[in-house]
Amino acid sequence: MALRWKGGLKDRDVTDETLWLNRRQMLGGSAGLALAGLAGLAGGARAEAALEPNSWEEITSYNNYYEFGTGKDDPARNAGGLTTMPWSVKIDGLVDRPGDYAFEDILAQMELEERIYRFRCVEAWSMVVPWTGFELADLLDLAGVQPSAKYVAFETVLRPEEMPGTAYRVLDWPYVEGLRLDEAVHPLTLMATGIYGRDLPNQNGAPLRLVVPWKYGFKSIKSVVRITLTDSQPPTSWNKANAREYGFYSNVNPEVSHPRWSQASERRIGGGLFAKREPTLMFNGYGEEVAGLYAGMDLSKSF
Ligand SMILES: Nc1nc2c(c(=O)[nH]1)N[C@H]1C(S)=C(S)[C@@H](COP(=O)(O)O)O[C@H]1N2
Ligand SMILES: [Mo]
Repeated sequence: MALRWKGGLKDRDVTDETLWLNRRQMLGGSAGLALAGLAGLAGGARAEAALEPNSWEEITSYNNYYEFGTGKDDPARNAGGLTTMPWSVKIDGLVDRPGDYAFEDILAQMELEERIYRFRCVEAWSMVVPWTGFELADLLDLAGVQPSAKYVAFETVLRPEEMPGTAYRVLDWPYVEGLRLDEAVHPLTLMATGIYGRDLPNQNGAPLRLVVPWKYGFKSIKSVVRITLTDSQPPTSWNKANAREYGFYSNVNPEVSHPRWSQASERRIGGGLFAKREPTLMFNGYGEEVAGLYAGMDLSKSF
């Protein structure tokens, strides 16, 4: 897969984590500045410089993907049987060009880039992930969003024969999520197809999953097969399961506790047993970019 860097840097076939990290080390000086420029959108150049990505091993062995079981190591163990080729995404609802979009046709029209994002689960653990992907806004442009659309609904594939966890009604399958349209087309909102320049492993949501870095991880729905533009707020899986604990917005907010635990701090995966918890940042550190989306909203109520 050809990996195109924004900011004039081109690189291809980065196939392994060490290579990837070495190359980044080599990119000191002016190239580093160009990278920081690319990262300008991805959380601010200064924050970007400080972000040390988690390892491939950490990112791909500690997962939440309940369709494959509720244990953190269940997805890595059980997701191997998910068929991700061929794959298509149905885009429908309030769009000019509804239809089934083949994954490879989508890829051919998207510009892949790399974004290093903080990732914060509502369970108060976090990682830093070097995603490969494209902006959701660009995908929505393919379908042509109509002026009456206000929300975007997402759906994960449901194949009970390949997804052993769906035998248990932990959630109402298929997994569904949603965003307000302005959140969906925000330049930080990504459709990820890879990690460390390699294709997404199944346990991370192959072949393509949403990444919304300023929201709790459950908003970042995996293995997307349907995207529907609507004029009303779509139902979301965790909100349906427990509306008191999980809201539609679910923006990372250290000041609003989950009813059963504080959200003020987080455990960084890979930090070791005795690592100090890190303070959780408002909007997961992306406030400068996204706070304006919520101007005038009471964030303690509209959680
Ligand atoms: N379809 C689906 N998407 C999902 C989930 C899930 O169980 N099913 N879990 C969510 C949660 S709670 C988190 S924290 C992230 C985890 O992503 P990761 O395993 O790539 O870190 O995926 C989210 N997307
Ligand atoms: Mo999560």
